[in-house]
Formats: sequence, C-alpha cells, structure tokens
Amino acid sequence: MKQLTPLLALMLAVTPGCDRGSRASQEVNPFADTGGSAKGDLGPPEGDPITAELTHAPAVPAPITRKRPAHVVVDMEVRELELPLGDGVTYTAWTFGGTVPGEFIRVRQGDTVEFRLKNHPDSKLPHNIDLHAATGPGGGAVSSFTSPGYQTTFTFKALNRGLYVYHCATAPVGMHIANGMYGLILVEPPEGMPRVDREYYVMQSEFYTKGVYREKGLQTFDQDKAIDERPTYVVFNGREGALTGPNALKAKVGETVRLYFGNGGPNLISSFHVIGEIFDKVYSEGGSRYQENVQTTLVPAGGAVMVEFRVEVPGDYHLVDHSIFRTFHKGALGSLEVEGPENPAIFLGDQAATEHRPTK
Ligand SMILES: [Cu+2]
Repeated sequence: MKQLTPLLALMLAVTPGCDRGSRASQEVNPFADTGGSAKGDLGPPEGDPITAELTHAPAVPAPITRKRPAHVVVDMEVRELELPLGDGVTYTAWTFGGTVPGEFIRVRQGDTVEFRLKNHPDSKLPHNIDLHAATGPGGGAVSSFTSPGYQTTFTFKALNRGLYVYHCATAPVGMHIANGMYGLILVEPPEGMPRVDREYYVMQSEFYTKGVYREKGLQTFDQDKAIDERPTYVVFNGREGALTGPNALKAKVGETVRLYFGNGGPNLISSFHVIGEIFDKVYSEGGSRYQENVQTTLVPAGGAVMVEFRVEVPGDYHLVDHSIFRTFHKGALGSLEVEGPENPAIFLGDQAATEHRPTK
C-alpha cells in the first residue's frame, strides 16, 4: 500500500470534482468541471445589443474579448442558389447565407442570442433552423419556420460552451440537409478560447446527385442514393476543390493552427485526418475537454470537433476523410500549405534514391 501513496496523491490532484479551488487552478486543469448548462447563465445581457460578425468558410469570426454577457443579434438569410459542386458541375443548393456550409456564428457562453432568420423572396420553399447550441424545443426549429419573403425571430441563451452544428429542420429534413443547409456556431467559454495563430472553418458533407461523380452540368438530388447512404460526392466546404490549389488553407512554420471542423452529414461519419500532421489537441465532439496526440478523429453526422496542431515543417498537408475512397473518388480532399524554412532536424526529404538489390 505504501508504494501507492504518491500515485494516489497524483490521481486525487486531477480527479474530476476534486477541483473546487481558485479560477486559476480551473484554467490549468483540463478535467475541471465546467458545470454545463447549470452554470451557463452568467446573468442578464449588458450594454447595447451587438450584431454578430458572420463569416463564410474557411474564415472564422474574430475571437471574442468581452468579459460580460451580451445581447447578440444574428441576421441570417436563406438563399436557394445554383452553386458549383465541382469543375463544370453545379447544384441548386439551399443555403444559410448564400454558401455551403452556412455562415459561421461566434458567441460567448451566457450570451443572449436573438436569431433573425430571413427567407429570400425568390426561395421556393419555407425553411427553418435547429441550432444544436440552443436549449429549447427543436433548437429553435418550430419558432423559426419561415416562408419565402418573410422573417422570423427567436431568442435563446447560449448556456453550454462548445462547437455546435446548426441545420435546417424543415420536412423532408434529410433533403434540406442534403441540399446544403448546415453550418457551425461556436460558443466560446467565458475566458475565451486559448489563442492560436490561425483559425479555419471546415465542414464535411455529402451530395447525392442523379449524375455520376464529375458528370458535367446542373445536377439534381437523388433520393434513392440518399436513403441508401451512397453519396456521389463527399466534400469539404461544399464542393470539390474548395480547399485545394489557390483555395488551400495557409500557415507558416512555427504557427499553431486550429480547425473548427463540422460534419453536416446528412449520413456519414467522418474519419477526419490531416496527412503528415498529428493533432496536438482534439476537443472531441466539439466539447470542452481535449485529448492529445491524435492521428484521426471521428466526427459524427451532426457533430463537430476542434483540432489544433503546430506546424514545424513546410509543405502541403492534405485534409482527408480517412475512409479513403471518399478522398480519391468522391472529392473529400483539402490542403494546408505551410511556408517557411526547411527543418531537416524534424524531417529530411528529397534524399537520393539508391538501387536496392535483395540478397535472397
Ligand atoms: Cu430548409
């Protein structure tokens, strides 16, 4: 028993529920209890209402530096638009904010969010929004049912910190999601997310088209393929090529990168991986705990994750779904271009090839 004492002391030091000490100790203890929704109401909003900055992928709104809860207004417009799905391929997408995925929303835990959903007069159908970050019936879906040419408003308090998916929940729900109606909302902890050098917004999803993969022209939704979960495309940020070539993400050697990664589905689980990198931190399922030193992380349909890694070596790093046929045959490929000086102590490439002669 004697030899267990130091180990026991260590375990007690990091056991959930044992940290009832100062705020400083909570900040350094990744196992500290954040209290969930019961501790998420930080009081009434203070100051004048703020209009939320919304961004299109891969951009992320600026970190929140406020120290008090606020009344935050989100203005989002649904548009039904013909958008590129690949080279010479288009699809009539139903969008939050004119793009797939929808605009990124960033609020602070305890904020009161006034959500104004507008449906453009040119839309053919009503739409609504279910925010996984909202506590209340349907995540706001019933309250936000909006016909073309109208606007609805509902309000919720963001009680739980984390990264959450939002999506349309108008029947037929699967079709509305399959047509592009999803995005991410980040609820920052009161002290803010730890600072990193680069933040990007990436969302995986599937498209089910009548035509085969890369068949040119305007493609339409294939209900049978969707029910059978046989997507024609699996893509990052709404289309093949959204994150490759001139659209690649950028970073410099020595920087820390955080990806806010969501999976809109509507069907598949993502095995998200960055070739040539290891995730230093993974906030699994978009929650407040992080795992360290992870190669590939599972992201469920309707789920999200935050991953962080420091880049030490220049080059191209590919974002993939490691269910790898999706990458090479359905479009699930992105790129992070890292610039900077070579780092041969960490990685030495381009070494001369020599002949190999087996001895037996
Ligand atoms: Cu919809």
